Amino acid sequence: MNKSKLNQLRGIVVALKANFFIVEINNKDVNSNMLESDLENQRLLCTRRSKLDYQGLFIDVGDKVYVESIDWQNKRGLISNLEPRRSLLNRPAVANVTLIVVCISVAEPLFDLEQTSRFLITAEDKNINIVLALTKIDLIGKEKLHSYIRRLKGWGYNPISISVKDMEGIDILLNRLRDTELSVLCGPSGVGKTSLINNLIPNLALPTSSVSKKLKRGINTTRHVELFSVGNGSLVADTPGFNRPEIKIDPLNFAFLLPELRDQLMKSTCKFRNCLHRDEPGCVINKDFERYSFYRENIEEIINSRPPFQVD
Ligand SMILES: Nc1nc2c(ncn2[C@@H]2O[C@H](COP(=O)(O)OP(=O)(O)OP(=O)(O)O)[C@@H](O)[C@H]2O)c(=O)[nH]1
Ligand SMILES: [Mg+2]
Ligand SMILES: [Zn+2]
Repeated sequence: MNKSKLNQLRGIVVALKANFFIVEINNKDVNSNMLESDLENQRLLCTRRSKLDYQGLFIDVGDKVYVESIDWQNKRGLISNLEPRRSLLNRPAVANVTLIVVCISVAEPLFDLEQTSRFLITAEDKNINIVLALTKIDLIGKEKLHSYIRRLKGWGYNPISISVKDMEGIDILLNRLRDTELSVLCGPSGVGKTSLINNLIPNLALPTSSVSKKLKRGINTTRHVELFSVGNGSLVADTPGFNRPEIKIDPLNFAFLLPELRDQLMKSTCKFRNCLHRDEPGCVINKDFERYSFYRENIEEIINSRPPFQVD
């Protein structure tokens, strides 16, 4: 290894702040002769080498980077390079995610089939493991909760039921997060993503706010993506909530992003390879399932927004 490589440490971008990158340096990469006090906070405020600009490489939260010219006293550094990404979510923008936790509240804001499905479809499209977290379960009775769980099982998901208020389901989620290198919590504003992270990490007190009484939804409290350590070397991203993820998908792929439809397609084949499971001749799909009308409306919308698409 040459000298310049030796002076580089590896880390991960945990937040973007104006024109700076906050980078957490890998524990095992920190030089053994460093002072104990330096090890306490390995988060550095970094800029990046201008050569990276010329290469057109943009850097996002979750990117694994090399840092040099480290000034431990002032906690500053310079990003000299980045490792190739394994994945990239666009919204929220996070690189190298290995688990997407879709957070949906059963109340305040109210559960909504279209919105929940849009979050799930965006996640399915990335081919990354998904956990569905049903939050604020203290706000509804057991019977209503079971009816939500039954519905979601029908969609092909086995949700984790969570209440920060009653401390339910927290350990199950925490174990899953600790088994994962980089998880991201995403979902509508006000479902309790930040409250959950505050609860998982002792001494963390990120700002949260009540759901608007008038609009009955969150007020976009979290404004930036940030990664936090949940132990075992695992990181979790808190992200800003948003209400309606866009579905930008190849029409032929869409059916494969709904597990209950995907399962049918694994077992049987329609007459035409480009069947969109509407009223095409020889379509073998049983359309008697809860989200069929969601599928139907959205597939029509996708086709209409892409005029050159040929059905036959
Ligand atoms: N009853 C109840 N309220 C909760 C629970 N979790 C969070 N809340 C409340 O829900 C509100 C919104 O919580 P946040 O954590 O700010 O929600 P968020 O998903 O981070 O919202 P954004 O940052 O806007 O995306 C706060 O008033 C929380 O106290 C829960 O388990 N039960
Ligand atoms: Mg938040
Ligand atoms: Zn079909």
